[in-house]
Amino acid sequence: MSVKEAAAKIKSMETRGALKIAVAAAKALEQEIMDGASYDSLLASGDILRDARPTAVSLPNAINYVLHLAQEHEHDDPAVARPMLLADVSDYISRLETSKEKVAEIGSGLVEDGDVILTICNSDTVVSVLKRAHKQGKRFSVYACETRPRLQGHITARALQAAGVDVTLIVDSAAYYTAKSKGVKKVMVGADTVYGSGEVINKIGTSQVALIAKTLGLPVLVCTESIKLSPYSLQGDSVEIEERDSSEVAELPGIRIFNPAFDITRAEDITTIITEYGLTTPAEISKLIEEKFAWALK
Ligand code: RUB
Repeated sequence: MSVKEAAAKIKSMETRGALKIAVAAAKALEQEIMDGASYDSLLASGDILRDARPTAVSLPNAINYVLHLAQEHEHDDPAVARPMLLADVSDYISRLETSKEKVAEIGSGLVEDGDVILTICNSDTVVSVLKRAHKQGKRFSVYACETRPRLQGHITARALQAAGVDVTLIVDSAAYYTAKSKGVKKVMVGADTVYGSGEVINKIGTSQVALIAKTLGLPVLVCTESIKLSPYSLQGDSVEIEERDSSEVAELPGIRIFNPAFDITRAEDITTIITEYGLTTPAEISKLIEEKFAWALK
């Protein structure tokens, strides 16, 4: 797929979810390299892809890593350098794709028989964790917040139902009542960006669900591949919280509508962060970022 097509699909949310947009961007750049693009034109393509959506750091992380690989070969003979670069990029894309399965393997270990799990939005990573736990024979049920205004909770509910997981859809405002009355035992959410401070940016409403969990003394587990960790946050940078069109919420002429697509969950409201490297905590996450993103922090 071309860079312009990939960027358009990310912008329109046909391609969505923090891991999928990262993989789509890396694949679009891989295609450009195959087509013989110069380093300068790869930089321009990186800008187009980076601008497609602002909040998930997985997108700039993937783009910047491919550009970092390309820069290493910038002055080499293309006939020799291009196959080497393509091999590195393809290896990187496979690692991105397999990181989800590793999180699923590790995360499924935290799902117990009898669990009642609350989730929000549609995180492929969370769905993979739950599907893996179900395959292991664990008996648990899931409540999925519908996730206004785009209703990504429907995607989660359908995916879990298709996999045979016991799932119930609820409206977002039923989260506290459901957690209390249905005996929710843990909250499991995905991530778009994880800061070195341990704060987690995910779909709007995640921070409310985490506050509910805190009030009820429930653990909040964040399932995230390391591509969603922000090295730039260690340098003081923050991501922009995407604000989407008011028409997603309602068509009410003359009424002002605020439609933020993501929010920031406080580090103190998160119990565990599950990555492909294992279990960690908000307090420890900056160490993992420093270790895995040395190339970006130079
Ligand atoms: C998606 C969202 C997901 C994360 C993680 O928001 O907030 O929880 O991106 O997803 P949107 P995944 O629908 O606006 O893209 O685990 O699939 O990477």
